Amino acid sequence: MIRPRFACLRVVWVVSALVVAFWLWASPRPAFAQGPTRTVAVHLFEWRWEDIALECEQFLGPKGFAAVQVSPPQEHAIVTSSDGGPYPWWQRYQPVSYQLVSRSGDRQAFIDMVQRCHAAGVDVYVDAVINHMTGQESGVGSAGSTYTHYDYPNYAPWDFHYCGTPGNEIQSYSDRYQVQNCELVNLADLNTGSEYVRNTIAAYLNDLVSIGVDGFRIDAAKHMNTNDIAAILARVNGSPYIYQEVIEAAGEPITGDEYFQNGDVTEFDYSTSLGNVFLHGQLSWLSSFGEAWGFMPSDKALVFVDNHDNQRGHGGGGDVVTYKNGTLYDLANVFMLAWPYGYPRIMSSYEFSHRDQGPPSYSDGTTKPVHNPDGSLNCFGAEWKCEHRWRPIANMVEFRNVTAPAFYVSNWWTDGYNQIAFGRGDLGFVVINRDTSKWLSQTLQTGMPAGTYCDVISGERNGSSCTGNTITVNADGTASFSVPPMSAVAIHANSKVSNSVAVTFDVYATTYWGQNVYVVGNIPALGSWNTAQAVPLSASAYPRWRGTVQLPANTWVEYKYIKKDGGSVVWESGGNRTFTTPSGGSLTRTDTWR
Ligand code: ARE
Ligand code: CA
Repeated sequence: MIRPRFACLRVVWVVSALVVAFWLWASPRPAFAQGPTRTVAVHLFEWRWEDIALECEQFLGPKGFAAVQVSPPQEHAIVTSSDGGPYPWWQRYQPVSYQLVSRSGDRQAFIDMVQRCHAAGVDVYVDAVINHMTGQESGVGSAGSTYTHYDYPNYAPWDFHYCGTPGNEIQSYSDRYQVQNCELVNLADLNTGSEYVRNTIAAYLNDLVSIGVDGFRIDAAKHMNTNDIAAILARVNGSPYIYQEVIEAAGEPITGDEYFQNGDVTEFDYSTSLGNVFLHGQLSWLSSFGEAWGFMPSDKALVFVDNHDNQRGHGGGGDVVTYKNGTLYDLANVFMLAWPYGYPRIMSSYEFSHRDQGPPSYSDGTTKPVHNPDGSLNCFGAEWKCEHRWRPIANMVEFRNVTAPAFYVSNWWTDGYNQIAFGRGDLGFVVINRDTSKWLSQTLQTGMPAGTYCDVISGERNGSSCTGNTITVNADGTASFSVPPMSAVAIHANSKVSNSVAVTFDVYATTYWGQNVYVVGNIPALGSWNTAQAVPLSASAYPRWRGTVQLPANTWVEYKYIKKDGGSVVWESGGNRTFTTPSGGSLTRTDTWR
């Protein structure tokens, strides 16, 4: 099976074939371009080509995204009215010809986008609408071609299926013949069994491959016989990554596994099951999420929290989490990106109130930019939502890339309800608190090497500093977490801010019965001068009091000893004691109470 970004390997194929074979076996879908492993795709739904090119350069490339799925690029019907207003988003799922002139831009803009995304290390996947042409009876397409239902620049009436049901419409999804030979919502159904149709579709895909397109989402794959798709793909040059839209449903005869011969398949049960757990269930149920839930094999599954159909109630829509759920959407995506199953695709949407409503547009119907001319972003507000830029979602892309070699769950923990935590070997650890009122305060085994890590949910690592919270992993791999309701914490091998140093505080101090000695200092590990958070020392070698604490490396430390007897606090005299931690290893401070 071809993997995402596999194409980039061709240059190094001979020398690294064995290494690659091992990696493909060990960890589904890492990519092996030069540079970091890339394992996550994003669907920039309805974005203009120019905006996608900019996004590849400014965000997707630097953030380690593997690929972008773009909206159908071919000439499409123009629908001037729908229940959601003029120019509904779905007009692009009604091809008129295979000229690359669409609402997102023309051929030149498309080519420019592919080249600029490649230069940024990002692959481009095209949503290939090849089962059908328009449902509209007649009109002029986005490139100016006139058409009528069953008569298009590339096709004549004899190139279509007429299945014989009323209106040639699919009447029953439990009838395999109808699903593949009748019309899906009146869309003129191509006779994909014919040589001419196969060659014409293959020519379209080959045009895209020649431009550099790296993969195809096969739209409405369930509505084509798997062997028809195979016959078309056999005519396609190169080895594009293939994933097929097959919505498996109870009582339907056509199943996803029929399509594995051609490539991967969308796993819709993943989306609806995850939605059900996050909306109505308990995260503790997720410990075996994957094949054990009846999903297809991980290395065949393209997965998502929501897609462009089910987020708005089209195409098997229902109980899914979307941007409209706010923070819950962050948490569901954090889970998807941390959990070792399938090839994840992040959804990036625009605000809508009606399911048919098209993208943010000017009154003449042209699509508004995401990247404003002044360089600012039209994101997060009432128009484009840009979920892939929401920090928890964006930063978990690197988490998935970094943890790809450990494609398994370790150190699973749950409170039994809505708090979970798990590791990915010694490469990453994530804690998710979906409880709406209860804090998660726990010391957990992370499996990570000792050190100070930046929590990539609350901030970014910048060299050896972190704009968010830091987590200290002790020498035994444990760390303590304090996670507010409806939030998460994630650390990984690349978010390490500094190594830690085991510092032993050893002080000579006499006390009376009931009085104990503590150390307190300027950094969080020493309580940040809060005497209630001071570190207790042991009296087992009285009158010497001792304790060992993990402190960040190369750090300026100020501290003092205090005595507490339950009520009062006695500070030692004099100024603060000071030292700088070394770059690693351990250190003992031998002191005498003043
Ligand atoms: C629009 C209008 C129709 C009109 C038609 C033709 O809504 O009323 O008759 O145009 O003029 C999208 C939209 C459709 C839209 C279509 C064409 O969702 O509303 O029709 O574009 O403009 C089934 C298919 C699955 C398909 C979903 C939507 O199996 O392949 O329906 N998904 C893909 C895309 C869609 C796209 C198309 C296919 C067509 O992702 O965005 O449609 O290119 C059960 C079954 C599923 C079935 C589902 C819904 O769950 O198991 O197989 O999905 O019901 O019927
Ligand atoms: Ca068909």
